[in-house]
Amino acid sequence: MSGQGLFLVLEGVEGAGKSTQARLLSQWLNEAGVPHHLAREPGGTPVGEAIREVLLESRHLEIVPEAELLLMLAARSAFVRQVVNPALARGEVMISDRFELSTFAYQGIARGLGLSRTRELNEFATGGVHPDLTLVFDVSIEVGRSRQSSEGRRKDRIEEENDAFFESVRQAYLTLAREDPAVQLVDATGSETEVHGIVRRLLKSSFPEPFERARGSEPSP
Ligand code: Z5A
Repeated sequence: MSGQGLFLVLEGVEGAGKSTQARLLSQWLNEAGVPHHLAREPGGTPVGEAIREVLLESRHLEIVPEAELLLMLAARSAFVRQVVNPALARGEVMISDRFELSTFAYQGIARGLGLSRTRELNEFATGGVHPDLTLVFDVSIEVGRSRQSSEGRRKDRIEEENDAFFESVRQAYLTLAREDPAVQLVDATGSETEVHGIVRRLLKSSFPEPFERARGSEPSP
């Protein structure tokens, strides 16, 4: 990572286990003393968290797909400049729970706004900053939903969408992963520990520095 940090993104449908894996990854790096920063999208900055509230919790507002896309990108423009770029400049591992692939899958494809236009607008928002590696945690919609419902929390505005919408998101992720070598699919159907083991192996082989250094023991069950 030659002093310029490393940008990792975790993606997937709801309930795939992204946040759990982000936390386990952060714990592993903490134990190994690897400097890193963990954040989520939309969010990660004060303005991003305020936009997140509008996007996900304001069920009384009608948000048309175009507005949804532009709000996601408004949050991202702050996130890249105030969080991602500074972390990379400090030489840290930047871990983001969701980033641009969510926008391509949810707004570009599932909402039907078009992938090329979405990519173009995203390029403006990010100023051309892209992840070094994106891990897409893949589970069926049923598995994701049942994991999520076991949490017992209220669904957010986007989670209220039907299964056809989420199937379209999942298929979009699978297609995008096939097309881009910087996107890797992770079978996320195993236990939290098993999936974390896959993540460790993948990161060690893709980025010996700093992940070989974070060798540690294999995760315990
Ligand atoms: N969105 C968008 O449309 N466009 C964009 O550009 C961006 C986002 C950036 C953000 O929600 C919403 O915004 C999201 C996409 C949209 N909407 N949807 N749907 P989010 O990321 O905060 O919410 P989410 O994806 O719905 O998160 P989630 O339900 O928290 O999913 P998760 O992070 O993948 O799962 P988790 O929290 O790690 O785990 C969920 C439960 O499963 C929990 O009880 C865990 O203990 C359990 N779990 C986790 N892993 C396992 C395994 N391996 N086995 C068994 N149980 C497990």
